Amino acid sequence: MPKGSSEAPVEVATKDDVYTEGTEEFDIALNAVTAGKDQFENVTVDDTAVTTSITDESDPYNPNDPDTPNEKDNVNVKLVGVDTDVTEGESATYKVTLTDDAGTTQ
Ligand SMILES: [Ca+2]
Ligand SMILES: [Ca+2]
Ligand SMILES: [Ca+2]
Repeated sequence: MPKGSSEAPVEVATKDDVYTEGTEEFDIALNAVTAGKDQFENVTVDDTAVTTSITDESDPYNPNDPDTPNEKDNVNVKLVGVDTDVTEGESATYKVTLTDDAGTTQ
């Protein structure tokens, strides 16, 4: 916290994944003050947790912006030939790949 301030922002990034899930939750709490404690005559830490819910984008309703439907991340499923030039009696092989629209393997 900057000196002379009585509040400071704390931000926790959440991951935008491609999986269908239920609403996820996490708790965050303060548990100790380590630096700058000597600025105050006495410090008491309130360790009450704050719960945050993460709404999955598979739910079309966005509680933070009800007028805008959730964007759904796409996964591309593709069949790729591995060994497609075989002699009779051998096995031809293929693989199925999953990538997002940026081409990142999922
Ligand atoms: Ca997503
Ligand atoms: Ca998730
Ligand atoms: Ca998800």
